[in-house]
Amino acid sequence: MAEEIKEKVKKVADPIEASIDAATQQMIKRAQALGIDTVFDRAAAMKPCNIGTQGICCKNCAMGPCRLPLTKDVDPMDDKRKGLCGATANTIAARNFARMVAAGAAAHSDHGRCVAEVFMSVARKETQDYKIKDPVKLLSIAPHLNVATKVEVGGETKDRDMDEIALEVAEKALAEWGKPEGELLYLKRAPESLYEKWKKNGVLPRNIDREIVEIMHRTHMGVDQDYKNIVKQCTRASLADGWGGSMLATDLQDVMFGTPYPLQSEANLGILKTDHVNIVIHGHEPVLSEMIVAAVQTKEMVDYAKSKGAKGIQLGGICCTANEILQRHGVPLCGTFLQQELAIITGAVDAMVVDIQCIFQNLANVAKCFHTKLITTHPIARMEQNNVIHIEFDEHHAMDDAKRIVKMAIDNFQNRSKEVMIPKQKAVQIAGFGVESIEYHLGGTFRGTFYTLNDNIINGRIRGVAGVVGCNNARTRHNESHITIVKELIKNDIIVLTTGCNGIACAMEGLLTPETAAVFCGPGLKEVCETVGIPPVLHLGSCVDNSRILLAATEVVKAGGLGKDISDLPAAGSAPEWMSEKAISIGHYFVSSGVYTVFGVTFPTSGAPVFEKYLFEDLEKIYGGKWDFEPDPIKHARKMIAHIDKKRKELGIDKARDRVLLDMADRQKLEATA
Ligand code: NFS
Repeated sequence: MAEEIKEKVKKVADPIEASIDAATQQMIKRAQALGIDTVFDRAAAMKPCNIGTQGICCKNCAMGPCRLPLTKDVDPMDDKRKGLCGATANTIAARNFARMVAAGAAAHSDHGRCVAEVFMSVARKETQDYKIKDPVKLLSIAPHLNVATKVEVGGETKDRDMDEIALEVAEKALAEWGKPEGELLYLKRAPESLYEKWKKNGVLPRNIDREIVEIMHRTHMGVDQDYKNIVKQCTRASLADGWGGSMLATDLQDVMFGTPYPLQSEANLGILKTDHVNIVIHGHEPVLSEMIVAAVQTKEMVDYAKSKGAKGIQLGGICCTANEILQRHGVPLCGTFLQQELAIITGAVDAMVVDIQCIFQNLANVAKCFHTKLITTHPIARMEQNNVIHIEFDEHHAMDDAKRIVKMAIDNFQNRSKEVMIPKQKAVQIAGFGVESIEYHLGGTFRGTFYTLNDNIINGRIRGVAGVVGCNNARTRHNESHITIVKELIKNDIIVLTTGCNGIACAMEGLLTPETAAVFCGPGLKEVCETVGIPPVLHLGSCVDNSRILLAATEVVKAGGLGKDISDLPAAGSAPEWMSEKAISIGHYFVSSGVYTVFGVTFPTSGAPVFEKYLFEDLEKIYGGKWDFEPDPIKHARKMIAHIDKKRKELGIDKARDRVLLDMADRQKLEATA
């Protein structure tokens, strides 16, 4: 037995099996040659718990953990499994699922709260380092928060003072986290029939914090014991994320840092440069990274870097903070979630600056093997290892903090200890899409509208819309499902909206360029992309920016011709390689907003078939959306396509698609009989 364990621990990943990306494979090999373990090796050495992955281990009290394995003799229709208190497998799986929603919604929404607090400092003019960069966006969100943008003066209607609007928007926004009564104000941005569905089912979130707290209460030992009632609270909390915390984060970030518009950049580890000071920013909140982007462009910092022998400063990003600074400034993406250790293993990273979420604690151990300074910056996310430097970031002296960090990286440039090995792979990408830019691209400045998109969906050139989002997961081959699913969708004329690590994966694969259309798309989507000049995969930003997908879907409903609700649209959602609790919250608010949503890799309720059936089938009757699980990427994409076709049929536009596919002979025949 001891021998067997030793054998298992010694096991390392096969780089080719671990990732489809050549740069990643090269760096895994390098790490193994240097004797440094990475997440890929740890995944090979340690198997996940079979009961935990099925969601049927309850550790919510000290009489447990109670483990309820789904053995062959369990009849799902007569399931007698129970824990010490009598909790059934359905209750246990529902509680665990709900706690994932709570953690995910908390992560997004707490990020949103920090952004709202910085916005309040801006509105109160307590900081000089941040400003309102996009007053048009401020004016567009104000009415949704019941903030007037006009005033009556002496019987005349005038524009209200911008500072006053900003202050009231800041107050109203911050109140959304903890107001004592009412409901979230942004819910009314949803299509009316969806809002009415939520109201009828009693799931309108009251305030963001309360819905998360209530999940923790309901899932405490001995409280909610009806999985359907627990799911109801999952719906409230996840809507408070998607249509609350995340949407406010996106909007206020746009107001302060600028609304993204398409721009060109690059992606993958090959963006690092041997002769430059390399700073990698990793995490989620763009508050600090915005300032670092500004700091590295100052003459003072550039001159300082040159004085230390570097040709300049190269910034790169990992995870969603990368997506934020990519979307607004074109800062290149260094890699996805699973490449964070590998960036340091190049030996070229002079500083890695992290804030919150998706940060491996093992980064500190990897950094120890190189000269890389690992800098934590957020008071709620510190690391115990003694080589980690903590520089707490404060919006009141943001530029000073950012310069201190950049200077530390520059000072470290000459300390590169090991040979630098930067993979050559990098791909060009066009990113920076959002509701506003899609509207502009499809309609032009004077007639910005989603009508053109609807028209092309109705006439069948575009078969449907897919939101493909989410993480990497070391339990499956890095990026393989992401890329296979997206390619299968665009091949079938389905336009893809992407965020998070799927966006990074697509960028690395070169799918975010208009030229991609000619190579990978079906004829209809190819024609639209070539006419309008857009990629078939539109990068909408970070995971909090999934709120942009909700609003884009709402705009499509408003533009007309495709039903009255998001659930009527020929659309589907997917998270092919998810791993984070945030993904479960996102998935659930998409489902509750009417979207058929498929997850890959694993699903955390498989040990409780009755509860799982409720998520996979019954929810559709309530909200029009439902969950599904499919680990095989081609089957996964086909399920989405089948759903899109079903919706086309329900809308009566499946025939229109047939017409598009007619060849010349068929057309002539038609004309002859007409
Ligand atoms: Ni989303 Fe962003 Fe990536 Fe997953 Fe992590 S970075 S917020 S959680 S791993 S997509």
